[in-house]
Amino acid sequence: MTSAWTRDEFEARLRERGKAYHIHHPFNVMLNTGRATPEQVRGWVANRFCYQVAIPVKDAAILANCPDREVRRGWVQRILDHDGFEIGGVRDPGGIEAWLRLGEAVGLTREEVLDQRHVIPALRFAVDAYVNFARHASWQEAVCSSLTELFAPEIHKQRLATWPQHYPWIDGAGLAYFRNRVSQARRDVEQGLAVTLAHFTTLAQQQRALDVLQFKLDVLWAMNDAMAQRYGVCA
Ligand code: AHQ
Repeated sequence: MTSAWTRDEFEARLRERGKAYHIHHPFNVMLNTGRATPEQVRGWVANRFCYQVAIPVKDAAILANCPDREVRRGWVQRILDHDGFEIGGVRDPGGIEAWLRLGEAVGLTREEVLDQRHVIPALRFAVDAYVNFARHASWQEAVCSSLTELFAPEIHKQRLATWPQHYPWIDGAGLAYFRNRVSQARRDVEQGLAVTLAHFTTLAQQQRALDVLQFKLDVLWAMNDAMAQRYGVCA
């Protein structure tokens, strides 16, 4: 019986999967190296909205499946981050509102982003696969699937570092979503990683966790495949 990996080894293997993260997808490389046309940028923003609005629904599915109050206390923050809130006089319009502002900054109307008229069927199917996974898998596996965010701070920082110079036609205020996500992703990952390292303890469970992470990496990659096919990609 081969023994389980140590926590450090398990975390290292999770992080090693970053080589399949969509930061390396040709469509993202085109975007972040300044070679996207305004139409490709608008297509990306409009299609990614389908993913953005699915996140709080996915997180609500995890909450619904999770009997652990301590975990829920942390996880509920994610819904507030995206949907926004007004609690005790404190107001935050949330990440979905920030994404609509990004849409306007790249030349889309709020309506055409909100009604998802530009969303590619194959991209929607990938997003739906993620939400349905979170509904039907154990809450621990759904938590594990969020760990693509291990690699998210880098992609948000990359956009903040490159878009202003490459796309001066985009109002910088529209990039607020990415600015907010750098710290929110770091906080999300702290909780998601702690749950994952504590729950998946046998070798078979740890290998399953890697498969779950790979599934989510494939969701993100497939979304980029759909956009590359629809809008074209210059390598
Ligand atoms: O903006 C993103 C976000 O809020 C989340 C939540 C998290 C999850 O629960 O799966 N994943 C995620 C991601 C966001 N942005 C993506 C990007 O490229 O801008 C990255 C994505 C992720 O890494 O899963």
